[in-house]
Amino acid sequence: MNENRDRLRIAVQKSGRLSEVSLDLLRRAGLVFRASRDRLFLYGENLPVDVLLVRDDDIPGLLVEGSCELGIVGRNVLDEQRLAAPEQPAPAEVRALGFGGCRLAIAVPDGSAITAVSDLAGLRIATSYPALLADWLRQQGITAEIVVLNGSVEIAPRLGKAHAICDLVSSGATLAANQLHELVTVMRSEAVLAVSPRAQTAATTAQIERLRARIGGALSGDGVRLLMLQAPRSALPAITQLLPARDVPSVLSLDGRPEDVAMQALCTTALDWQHLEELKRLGAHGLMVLNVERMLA
Ligand code: PRT
Ligand code: ZN
Repeated sequence: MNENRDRLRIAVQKSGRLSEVSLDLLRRAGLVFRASRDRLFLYGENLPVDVLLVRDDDIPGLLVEGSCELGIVGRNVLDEQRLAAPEQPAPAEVRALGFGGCRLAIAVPDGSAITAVSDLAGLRIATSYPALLADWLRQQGITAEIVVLNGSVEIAPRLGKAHAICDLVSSGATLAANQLHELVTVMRSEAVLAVSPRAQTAATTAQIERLRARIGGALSGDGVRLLMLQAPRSALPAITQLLPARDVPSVLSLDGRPEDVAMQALCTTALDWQHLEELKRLGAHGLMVLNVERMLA
């Protein structure tokens, strides 16, 4: 960590697709923040962790220079900057965060004669991700011209600037609206937690590890439900078989009711009404499904 600082800094997108979800994740990891007057900082009130709110494109640079120890950023942005400056020490991806999912894809105009990857040879491809595209083209053994555009990449073919584009796609609606369709996926991306190559002191490493574990705990609760029920002891084998359980269920005795048990099970797949009705048919009662907010293994 920066020698003049004993607080960890985490860079998060200020306003954009990843902003709210990133802050929400940090809150679920237990951080309580107070906004600074200029709205560039969020001061951590209960832990020595502050949030720096910036443009997503600035996050890899802040990590490289060590102004921030951690960042939440799209893998597409992180990898683009790593490939664009191979001589610099690069931030490392600590873990994927399960939101901001998209793919970097090459798309061509509907009705285009380009139907295979090899057809791209010698053509012009417009993109905001020149380093990722160049790396992919090199791996494919294709030589093409890369036209760098910083926005509205999808209109480049209509303007005659390029034969194809290489851009982020999530639903595909933007491509369809511009009479384009996907030819091939160049990379899959999502928001990731990234760490500065300069964050190396023992104290920093320990703080980062603590935050990483907390974020992991908040994420591992996603989609996990706790099923609670009571049932005759004799019905347990049938009930257990029916459960989409993640671990072995806990079975508890009930005071004064030796024939019955209470059961708790963590389930990762959806527990719909049909599941509950089937469990009831097997003798279960008092069924309850609860959201799991966080878990620590
Ligand atoms: O202002 P700042 O520089 O911080 O934000 P930004 O405008 O550069 O980024 P922003 O907020 O648009 O995206 C932040 C990150 O979200 C990206 O770096 C990706 O990691 C991730 N992400 C996920 C996406 C998309 N999905 C996405 N669909 N980023 C952009 N798009 C765009 C895409 O470029 C295209 O224009 O959405 C359009 C396509 O969407 P569909 O749904 O029509 O296919
Ligand atoms: Zn950006």
